[in-house]
Amino acid sequence: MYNHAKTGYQHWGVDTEDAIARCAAIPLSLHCWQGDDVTGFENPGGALSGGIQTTGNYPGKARGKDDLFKDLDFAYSLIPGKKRLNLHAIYGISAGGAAPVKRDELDIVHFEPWLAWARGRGIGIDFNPTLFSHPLASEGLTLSHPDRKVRDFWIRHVKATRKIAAYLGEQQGSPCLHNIWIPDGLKDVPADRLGPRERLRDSLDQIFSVSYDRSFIIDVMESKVFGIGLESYTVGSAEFYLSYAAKRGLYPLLDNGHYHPTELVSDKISSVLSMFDKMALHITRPVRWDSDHVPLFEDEIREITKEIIRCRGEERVLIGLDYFDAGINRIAAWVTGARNVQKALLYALLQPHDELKKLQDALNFSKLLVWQEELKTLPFGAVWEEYLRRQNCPGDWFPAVEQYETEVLRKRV
Ligand code: RNT
Ligand code: ZN
Repeated sequence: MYNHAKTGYQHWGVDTEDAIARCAAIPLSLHCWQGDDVTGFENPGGALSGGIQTTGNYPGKARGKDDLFKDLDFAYSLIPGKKRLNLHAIYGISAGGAAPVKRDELDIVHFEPWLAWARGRGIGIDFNPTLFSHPLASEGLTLSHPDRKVRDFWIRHVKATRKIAAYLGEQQGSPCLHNIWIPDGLKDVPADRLGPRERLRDSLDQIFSVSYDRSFIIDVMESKVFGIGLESYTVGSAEFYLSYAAKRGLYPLLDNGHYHPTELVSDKISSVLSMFDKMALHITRPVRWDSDHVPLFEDEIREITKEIIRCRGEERVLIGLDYFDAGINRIAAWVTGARNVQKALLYALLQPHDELKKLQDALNFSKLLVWQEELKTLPFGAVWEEYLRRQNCPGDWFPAVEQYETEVLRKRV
């Protein structure tokens, strides 16, 4: 079937061997937080807050570091391609099970176990400060809070996480993506929109007054349109961070759940790449709003990956996953979303982009439309199967997850 597919694609000028090799080299940063519904290790019973929410109570949530390491290993074994790990600061590990460290006192030592785990597997780590699920974030305001003491606490936290990220990047020999996302916003109509944004700008200026070697850390900031309970105003909007990043020589992160429903991230990538040498993505699936459902193999995901490939962005667009479904088997959620993004990357690599661009530039829109439609039914499945085979990844993987659920997940209480 693969050989048949290979010939079929050749007819359209596409080399399936080249696509398979390139797909295997594109790093995908897997979010650790799907494993425990964004709980972290600070307070196992703690509730998620900050305008984001998980719903569902499927059995088998990771109860701590041992469960999470085990689940990650299992999930990674079912996902093809080059993987990284995206960690949040609330997953710090205190020595000998000591009490969790305050967020503004987090240090390198609390992430050494993660570094050891990742090193043994050839995985690079990306990192995020956690500015939610905390008493000092309970009003939905952190780096833009009117109280200087609250802002100072969070500035110290992000300074600490950047130091950790730079250390991780240095140790692992590949830059650590450090992404700042804050929930800051208001539920109801603001009386002052500028004040909080000026305070956020000032907090960021203090944070970025410390510089690190850019081969160790890549600094990005993630914008948003609204949060749950923070519907009327978001301090860190798209325009705010894009301007800030451009002005300070930093980078934006675009989460495809953070825009109005008819605004598409696939259309934004080329705009950002024409001004920045790099950018980052959070791939998720919004359903009506930023709902963080498991990504599917659907049009917009394919359009995003096609843009990455067309813009020769394989090394410029840093791809991370961001979704959290507590209503289904969490391993199945992780693996389905990650495999779908891999699938979409392979699909995008199997398009004759140069030919299609030529048709566009020749204003041959009839042929362009016909080709784009005919390409959709080429035997993609056979190339995907072959890619999985070469990656030692099962095609039919769900039975292993069902077995893991019975033997491991259902025994957790
Ligand atoms: C929230 C942002 C953010 C978080 C993670 C947990 O809307 O998308 O990326 O999902 O930091
Ligand atoms: Zn996100």
